[in-house]
Amino acid sequence: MTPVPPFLTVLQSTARALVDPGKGILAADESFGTLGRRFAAHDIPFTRENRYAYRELLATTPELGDAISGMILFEETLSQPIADGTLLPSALVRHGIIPGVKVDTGTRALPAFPGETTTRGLDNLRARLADYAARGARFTKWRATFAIGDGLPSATAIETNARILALFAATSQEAGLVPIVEPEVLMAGGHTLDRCGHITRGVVQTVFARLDEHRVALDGMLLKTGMILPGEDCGQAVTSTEIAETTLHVLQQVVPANVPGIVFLSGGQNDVDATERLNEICRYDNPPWTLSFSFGRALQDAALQVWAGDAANVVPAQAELLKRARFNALAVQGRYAAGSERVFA
Ligand code: 5MM
Repeated sequence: MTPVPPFLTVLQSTARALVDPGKGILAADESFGTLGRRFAAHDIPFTRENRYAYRELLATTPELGDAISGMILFEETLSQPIADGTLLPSALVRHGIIPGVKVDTGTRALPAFPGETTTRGLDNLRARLADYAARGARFTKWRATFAIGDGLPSATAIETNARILALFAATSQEAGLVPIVEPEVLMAGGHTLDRCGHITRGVVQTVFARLDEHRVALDGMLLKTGMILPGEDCGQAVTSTEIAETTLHVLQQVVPANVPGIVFLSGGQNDVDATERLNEICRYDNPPWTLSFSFGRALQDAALQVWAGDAANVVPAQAELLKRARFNALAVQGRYAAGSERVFA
C-alpha cells in the first residue's frame, strides 16, 4: 500500500489555497542570471540593493493579495528584510499571500545530448527544504526545460527530467511543502501548434508516470506548464480559441483529475496575449482541476519598465503590477475582456 505523507492535510489545504478561485501565483523567483538580464534590458545596475528594492516593491504592492494567492521567491529573497524591519515572507503573509521558493539550482547541459538539459539541485535538497520551511516557505517549485527541435526532445531527456521532477516532488512533500512541478516545453523554434501539443502530451504523461512511481500525493501538488503554442519562429497564425482548445484537450488526456490545479507560465508571450489566452482557456466548463496562472514576465514586465531602478517610481510600478494581477484574476474566471485594457490605460 502507498504510504500516506505525514503532512497530507497541510499539503492539500496549501495546494487548494494556491489555486483559490479568482487568484493566481506571482513567479518572482528569477535567479541572478535571469534577473540580471531583465535589469540590463532597462539599464538597471545589478546590485543587491536594487534586487532588494525590486522584490520589496513587488511584495508590498497594496491590495496584491486580492488577486495573488502565492509568490514564488528566489532563495535570496526569503531572508530579505524590508523597510519596516520584517522579513519579506512575513510581509507577504500579512497581505494574505503564501510564500514559496524555487528550489532547483538551474539547468545544465545533458551530457551527450546537444541542446538538451537537466535541472540540478537534488544533492542537498532535504537540508535546504528544512531551512526554507523554517524561513516561512510553504511551497516549492522546480523547473525542467524541453526544447523542441530536430529529434528533440529525446526520450532520454524526457525520462531523466521526469525522474528528477518526481524526486523533487516527493522530497518536498516529505518536508510538508507543496511542490509545483514545472515541465516547460520551450517556445523557441519553428514547430507548429500540433507538434507542441504532441510533445507536451508526451512530457506531461511521463512526468505523471514517474510521480506515481515515487508515491507523490497528487492532491498535494500543482502542475505548472505552458499553454500549447506554435514556436516563436513558426509563423503559424492561431486564434486564442485554437490555443485554448488544444491546451485543454492535451491536458485532459494526461493530467489526473485529483491534481488540484494547473497553473500556466507565460513563457515569453507578451502580457496582453497571455491574459487573453488564459481567459479563453478558463472559459470552458468544468475541467477536473482548477486552472490559474503562475506568470513571471507577463505580470512583471510593465512594472519593471516603469520602476527602472528609481525609488520615485515605486508607486506607479506597483500600480502596473496590480493592474496585470487583477486582469489575470479576471481571466481565471473567464471574465477578462480585451477592452478592459483601454479602460485602465
Ligand atoms: C518559465 O519560467 C517561470 C515562469 O515565468 P514566465 O511566466 O516569465 O515564463 C519562472 O518561474 C522561472 O522559473 C523563473 O523566472 C526562474 O527562472 P531562472 O531561469 O532564473 O531559473
